[in-house]
Formats: sequence, structure tokens, C-alpha cells
Amino acid sequence: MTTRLESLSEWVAGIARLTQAERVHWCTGTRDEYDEFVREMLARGDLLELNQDSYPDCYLHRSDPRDVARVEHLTYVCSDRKEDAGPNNNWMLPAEAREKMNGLFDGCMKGRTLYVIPYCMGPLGSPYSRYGVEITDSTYVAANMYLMTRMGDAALAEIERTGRFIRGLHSVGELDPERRFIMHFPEDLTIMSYGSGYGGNALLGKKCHALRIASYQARTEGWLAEHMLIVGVENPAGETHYLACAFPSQCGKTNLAMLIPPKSHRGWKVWTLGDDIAWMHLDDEGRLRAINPEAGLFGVVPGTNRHTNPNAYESIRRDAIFTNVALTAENDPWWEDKDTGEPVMDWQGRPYDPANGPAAHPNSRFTVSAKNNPSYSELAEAPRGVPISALVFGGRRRELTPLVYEARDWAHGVLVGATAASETTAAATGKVGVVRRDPMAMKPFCGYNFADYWSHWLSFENRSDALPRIFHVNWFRRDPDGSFLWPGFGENLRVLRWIIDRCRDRVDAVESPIGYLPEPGAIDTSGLDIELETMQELLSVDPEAWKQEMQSIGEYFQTYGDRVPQRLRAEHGKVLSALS
Ligand code: GTP
Ligand code: SPV
Ligand code: MN
Repeated sequence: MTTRLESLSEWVAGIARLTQAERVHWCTGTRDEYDEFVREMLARGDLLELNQDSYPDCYLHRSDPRDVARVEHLTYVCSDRKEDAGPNNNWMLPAEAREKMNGLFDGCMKGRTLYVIPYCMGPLGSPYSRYGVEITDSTYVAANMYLMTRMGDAALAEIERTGRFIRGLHSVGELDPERRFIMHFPEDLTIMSYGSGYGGNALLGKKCHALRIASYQARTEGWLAEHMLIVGVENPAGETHYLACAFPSQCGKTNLAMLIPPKSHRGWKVWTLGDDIAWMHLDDEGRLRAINPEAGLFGVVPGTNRHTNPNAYESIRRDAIFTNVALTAENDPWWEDKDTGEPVMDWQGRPYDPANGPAAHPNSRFTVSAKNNPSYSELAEAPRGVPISALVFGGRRRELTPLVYEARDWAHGVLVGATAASETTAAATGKVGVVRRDPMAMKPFCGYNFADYWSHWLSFENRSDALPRIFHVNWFRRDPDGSFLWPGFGENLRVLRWIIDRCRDRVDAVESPIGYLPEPGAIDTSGLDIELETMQELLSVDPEAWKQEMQSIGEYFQTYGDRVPQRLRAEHGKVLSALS
């Protein structure tokens, strides 16, 4: 027994018995311990050393090729009542799910080490932070949790003090997709995940705890747990505004959070607070304040280079774990659009052959401590977080959705979030490039019925008159040849400037049926090689196409029946009639 908290020691003992683990290791969270994890994985071949001159303390992990992404069809929310999970989630009766999972976990750690990982989501000591304990048989998970969360003794001490923690049980099992489930029991604050070693399926502090379970808790406690980056934008006068932005997986959160201002924007600075998850609470003045529950980045590798994301490129030059990238002849990691070097071995360890597809897996990832990021904000450690000026929803849409628009007010903003849609990406298994509804970028992550979630969002309207303004952006419009219309990446700062100017009432806007759009010329394009017509196209609203979109949204709302809040239907009705 390595804790004085009986509920924890009994749980661990029970799981050790069930799984027949050979050893139990309580993680302390020191660098020495991480180094030991790395040595063990190197010895077993779970990690490969990269070129230590060019990539010091960097390693490559190759997943089982059938285990490279989140598995939404195998992810369940097991609330007592099916309606509480909602049409947005797969559901199973809790007793049935437990029985199934206990069957899978029975004896699954024979001959293996069981790691106990106490962790804290959020700055240690913050009133907004929450704690969890993950049990896992994966050294890779333990090492990633060291980089991604505040884990070890300090978290355990706090758990022992309060007695409160989320229980997360994980085993890689046989990595058999037929024996793989990610189960959530929000009413019991428990997670059980079996059969995958991949990020969102296995690092239980991230999507399972900080979004699915936390969103359920946030609803009953009056706060928000969102799939949002948090970024600070400092102008040349030294004023900083904080934005929280919800884009679906692989739709640009990490890139926006780490943005480096283009050369044309001398004197501007961008500070990263978080790149994936935001927990937001109202403060005494009614302002929404955000903390990042995570302490590291689990970022998409392909597309990262010196021009698109210099901060990320710099962050992953040391102390990083790469998962499923390719290798060069020099044993450097390589990925598509790295812009330097060339692959000799693909992500599966085969000699590189373009006929086999991309050299790096399209969902290959890096794991690094957030502290590696040159633009990491000191305020990311602030217990009370930062006040949010604007909430921004977005998605990947080749057509329809303008570069940027603003909601008329909070309730309309909730509609804008609730009606977001995006093309599917390689972050989850399944077809890529299919437009699907992804409200608030939370389709895979909301731990309860979306209709209740929209009501919860709407409820903030009655609790504060200092709420952030709400916007929608789309960096991914394309011309008929498939080229992006907007340069994106660092140049997205130009759009953030308009958003901030709107929040400060410094700039007028054009009213449209879907919300406020920038006036012609209001987005600064100086120094950009972009045609006037392209800007017009990026900022136009096609009433006929939008009418169809709104009608399809009406049908989508129908699938949630009469649980959909009346207020949201009314907002939808207003937009629809403005389009007719
Ligand atoms: P998750 O970690 O899956 O939640 O993804 P994310 O939302 O953090 O997305 P990320 O920033 O990693 O970007 C995903 C992909 O989109 C990468 O390949 C980027 O290079 C690309 N991308 C990001 N921002 C832009 C942009 O402004 N324009 C274009 N064209 N591509 C972008
Ligand atoms: C996402 O898919 O949104 C990610 C990666 O951020 S994962 O940790 O797998 O969820
Ligand atoms: Mn994500």
C-alpha cells in the first residue's frame, strides 16, 4: 500500500487482483522516473532512439498499424438512462458495460507492470483543477502522462487531502480492434479503456476525463469543459486579449495557439495557454476565465514546418516522443511537408515506397511538455486562468462558411456553435473529408445529451452580462482546383485582429442573415498576395446555400426531439426567416 487513502488503495488492490498484474508501480512524477520509462521501452523495442545529435532525448514509437487514431464507434457513454447520453453518443447499460469490461480486464496484466498514475488536470493548487488516477499497463502511456499532465506525488498528496479523484482503468490488451472499448461512466466518475494504446483512447486525462467526464460535471456545477485552444494576442501597445477557440480534431487548434505573427506584423506577440482543451468558469465580475487542464502537447506532426508553425517545429527538437512518423537516412524523424530531408523508412518501419501511401501516418503525433514551446505563456500556470474576450467556433469547410463572422449575441452564438460542421479527418478512424455536424467541435467529446448541453450553454446568458462575444472562422475554403483560398497559419492573426477590434467596439461590421461580417477592407491584407475577388468570396454569404444548410440543421435538431431548447429553435427560426 503506497497511499493512506483507503478508497484508492482498495481500488488499486482490487484491479491488481482482477488483472493479475505482476508488479505495481506508483508513479512519482520525477524526471528520473521518466528516464527509466524510456530506458525500459528502448530495451523492449517500444521506443527507438532518434538521432541524438539533431534530436536530443527524442524517441520514436510505432503503434500497431490497427491502432493509430481515436475510435468513435467503440467509445461509449454509459449513463443510467440512454436519453442522458443522447443521440450524439454510443450508449450501453452501465451494468452490462462493466461486465463486458471486467471480462476483458480479467487476467490481462499477467506478467506485466501495473502503473498507478495520480494526476492533476490544471495548475496545481488552482480552485478549478481536478484530479484523477489512471491505472495502466502501458509504459508508453505512463511516459506520455508525465509529459502531458502534472502527475505523481504532488497530485497524489492533493488526492489524499480531498479524497476526490476520477478513476481511469486502461490496458492495451491485445490491441485487437475487435476487443477494444472506451467506456465512460459519468455518474460514477469512472473510465474503462481496453485494447488501444493510442492518445485519446489511452491517455485518460485528456479526452476521456478533461472532456467527456468533465463536461458532465461542468453541467451540474455551472462551468464549461470545451475542446478549445486558449491563446493570448498582444498588440504593439502591450494590450493582451485572450481567445478560446473550438475547432474539431485536426482543424488547426495547435497551429493557432502557437501562431507566430507574420513579418508584416511587427510588435505583435502571440502567447500559447492551451492547444486542445479549456475549462472555463465565471468569475465574480461575470467574466469567463479559462484554464488549460493539460501540461503538454499531443500534436499533429504532418504539416509542421519552419514556415507553418515555427514554434511547434522548435518545440519538438528535444525531449519529444514521436508516434508513427517516418525516418530519414540520418535517423531523423520525417513527415509530409516537413520541408527538409527525405524519408527512407515509413511509419510502419518498411522501406519507404510512395505506393504504400504517406511516409508518416496522417495522424502521426508528437508529445512534448508545454514548457518546450517558446511562446508558452506564464499565465498558463495562473490558478485563476485568463479572462476570455472572444469565443471562436470553426471547422474545415471547402465551401459555404465565410472566413469569419460574428454572432449577434450570446444566444445566436450558441446557435452558431451548435450548427458548426466540419470535414472528418485522420484523428479518428473512418472516412476522411466527409462533412458532418460537429457542434462546438464536441461531437466526439460531450459526455451527455447535446440538447442538454446547448441548454447549459444558453444558461450563461442569464448569469452574466460580461460574457465574451462569439465568432465563427473557416481557414479551409478552397477553389475548384482544391487550393486553399486563404493563406492561413501566421496570417490568421489578421482575422484575430478583426475579432479583437469587434470586441473593443473599434470597428463596424456588415449585417447578414447569418451574423456580422467584416466590411470590405476591414481585414488588413497589406503585404499579402491575395486578390480582392478572393477576399470578397471569402467574406460572402450565399443565401440559397445557407438556406439549405439551415434546413438541414433543422432536420439535425429534430433528431434530438423536444429536448432541444426552445430558445435555440427560436434563434434557428430567426436565421431561417432572414434568409427567405
Ligand atoms: P487535434 O490535435 O486533432 O485536436 O488537432 P488541431 O485542431 O490542434 O489541429 P492542428 O493545429 O494540429 O492542425 C491540423 C492540420 O491542419 C495540420 O496538418 C496543419 O498543418 C493544418 N492547418 C492548421 N492550420 C491551418 C491553416 O490555417 N490553414 C491550412 N490550410 N491548414 C492548417
Ligand atoms: C483529437 O483527436 O482531437 C486530439 C488527439 O486532440 S487525441 O488525443 O487522440 O484525442
Ligand atoms: Mn483535439
